[in-house]
Amino acid sequence: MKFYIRYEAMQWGILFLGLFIFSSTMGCSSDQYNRQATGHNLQVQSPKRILFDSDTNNEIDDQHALACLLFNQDIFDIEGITVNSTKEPSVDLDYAEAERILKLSKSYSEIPLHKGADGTFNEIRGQIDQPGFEGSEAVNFIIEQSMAAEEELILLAVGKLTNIALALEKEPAIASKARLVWLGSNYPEPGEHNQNADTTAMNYLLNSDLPFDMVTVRYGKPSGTDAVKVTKAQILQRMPGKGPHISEPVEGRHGGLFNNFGDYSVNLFENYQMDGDPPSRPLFDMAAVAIVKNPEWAESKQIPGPVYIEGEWVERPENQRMITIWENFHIYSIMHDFFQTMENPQME
Ligand SMILES: [Ca+2]
Repeated sequence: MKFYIRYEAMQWGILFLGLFIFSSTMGCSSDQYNRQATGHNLQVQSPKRILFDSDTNNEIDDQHALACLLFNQDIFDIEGITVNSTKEPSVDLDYAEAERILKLSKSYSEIPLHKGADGTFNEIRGQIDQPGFEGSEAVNFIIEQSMAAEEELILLAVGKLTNIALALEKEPAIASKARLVWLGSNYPEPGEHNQNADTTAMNYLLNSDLPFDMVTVRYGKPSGTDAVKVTKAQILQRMPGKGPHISEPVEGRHGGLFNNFGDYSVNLFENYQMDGDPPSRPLFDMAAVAIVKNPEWAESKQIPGPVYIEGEWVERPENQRMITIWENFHIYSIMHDFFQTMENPQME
């Protein structure tokens, strides 16, 4: 059964990739395309205030999500970037990778970047009244930006939830000023990297009144962002030279010097082991950016907030607290918009 689902998901992935390559070759003027790729008419809306919280050095999707945000500044009013760490050895590496992407995207001097937590919510929460507690730079920035304006701040979190939970613990008033959109969880099945990196933060936020949108991952399933895959060949063909070019090159995490994000994207894919035939991998975090840009690119439903106990989801049908679940992502529209964004970045 498991194999069948994986096989079916793979078949769908190949079908979507095939459609995408076909449309890239043939042009995109059909009615079908016009119905699917609806992002072009979003520019008339006022920009969405957004703060991006990321374990940037984890794999290779945070970097593409961040570049996608920075290249959509007609849609997003980016208040800043905060980082956390979901793997050893340190949040310093996540900070360094976020700094690279900001520099490569010609945004380093404009967008604030703040370092957050290495540890978990339960490890740090007892320290938040002390000056300079772990992650305080990011946590205090999240609070300041949440409280700074009347318009809602979208906390777009694509790593563990520690920084956000600490911010809410320190300043409960942000619950009425911000909305959490989190890329994580295999819900309703157990496991997933961001979730497992700090379940104490996730449960704290599920039990809070901060609006909570869960953008599902669902490893191996066609209904989660795991299905929003890109092939290595697509990246190698389409990304070289993309994005603004900077005068002072940046050294990549695998070495080498780069003066634009597109070339660095190629380098990240060349240095990453990936499965499949053809080799491909999901751009989970980028899909979360995409559905904030255009909520029509996935399906959403409201459910009573569940809780995660001892490695299992526990449903709470009587819970008055509702959360939003995002699933069934429009892979074609999201990937088409990603490459369009890379071709034509909007920097202001
Ligand atoms: Ca991430």
